[in-house]
Amino acid sequence: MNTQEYIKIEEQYGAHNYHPLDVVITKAEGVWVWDVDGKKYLDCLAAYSAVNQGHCHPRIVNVLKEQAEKVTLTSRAFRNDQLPLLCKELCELTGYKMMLPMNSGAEAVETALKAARKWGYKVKGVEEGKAEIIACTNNFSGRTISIISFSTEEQYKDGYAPFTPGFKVVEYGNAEQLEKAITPNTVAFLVEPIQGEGGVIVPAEGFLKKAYDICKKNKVLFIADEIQSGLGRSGKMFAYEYEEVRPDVVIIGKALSGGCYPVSAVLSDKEVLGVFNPGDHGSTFGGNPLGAAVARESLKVLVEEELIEKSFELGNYFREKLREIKTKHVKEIRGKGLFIGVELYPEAGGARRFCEALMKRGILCKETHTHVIRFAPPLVITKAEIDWAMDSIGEVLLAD
Ligand code: IF1
Repeated sequence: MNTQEYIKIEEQYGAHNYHPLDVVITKAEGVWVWDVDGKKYLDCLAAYSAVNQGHCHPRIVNVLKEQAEKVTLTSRAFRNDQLPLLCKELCELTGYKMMLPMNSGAEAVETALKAARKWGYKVKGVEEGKAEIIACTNNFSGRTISIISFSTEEQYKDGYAPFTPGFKVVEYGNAEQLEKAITPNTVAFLVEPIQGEGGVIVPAEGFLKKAYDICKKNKVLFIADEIQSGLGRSGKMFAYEYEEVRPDVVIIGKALSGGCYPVSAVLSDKEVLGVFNPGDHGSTFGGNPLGAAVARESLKVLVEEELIEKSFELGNYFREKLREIKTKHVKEIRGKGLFIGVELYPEAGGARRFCEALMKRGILCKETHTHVIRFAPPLVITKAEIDWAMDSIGEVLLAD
């Protein structure tokens, strides 16, 4: 079958909850993907930063295969020989003392929200049922009803009321607003150190530190959602490291498994994760040996192939080359590491048409918030591949 035939079938039988580019991918390796018509593309989205290690990384795929022939799922009613090693290795790598494994990013965010509320009641002494959590405008932390309850994107909320109470929203980057929003019932502040879906928004230098200090002063947990910005994407292990902060809770997912299996986790210390007693929280697949084995190898690849350092250096190079393109369409080029957003002026007519033009030239990327082209290739990209892509990116941005 060819591209159109696959699309026809998906359009008929699949719910239309996405508007994907019309490319039907059948093979992927490193930064490259191939469609069913044999066309090759440079992937500049990396599945929203889930394949930082590159598509089908051989080391990760091999572990996936080997573990799949040993044991895939025990449930947490029993123990397995991969989870304890992931817990230890992840904590040693990140400097946190405990972790709680989940599957999707949203599940890990929900876990962090539950931990924050329970910590509020059991440790901070907030009156039962009164816990408040503060989030930011233009947040994106998943699609569950509680998480979209604090979304500021109307489409993500439309038709899903009634919403979960106990959330407030302050302007991203505005520490003064955060301070004013805190009450004795505030238990946590949830923030993406760099907002992905919001359009690769990097907060003003010093915001994270100011917010962190305000949280410390008011005994409010500082929770960093690093599901997209973390694990090397920003040029550091975590984007929060660009400032002098150590979040009380860090949420990770996506590249934790190199895109080979859904694995997410909440990182913290005993004071927070210690609030969970047996039976308080869980999930069928959370902490399964297949995901744990894959996550262990994904972390090893990230470190041993120095992908974090590469993201930092090549991200600077990518942005430097973008700035050399003297186009009337670009309002701002922003980001850290290989987490790059190119904001276009409204007169450019929206980023989608540029993504479609790039697709025709063999480059896959995704628009966000209408006017932003997001460039976030796997961290294994080379300088030569960036140079190859830059020729086409220049042509597209210099056209009318
Ligand atoms: C979709 C967006 C990106 C995330 C952050 C938690 C989650 C995500 C910072 C939830 C997930 C994905 C979800 C996917 C598209 C993509 C996305 F456009 F939706 F917003 F990356 F920017 N925190 N982001 O980015 O993790 O439950 O999906 O594993 O829902 O369309 P998840």
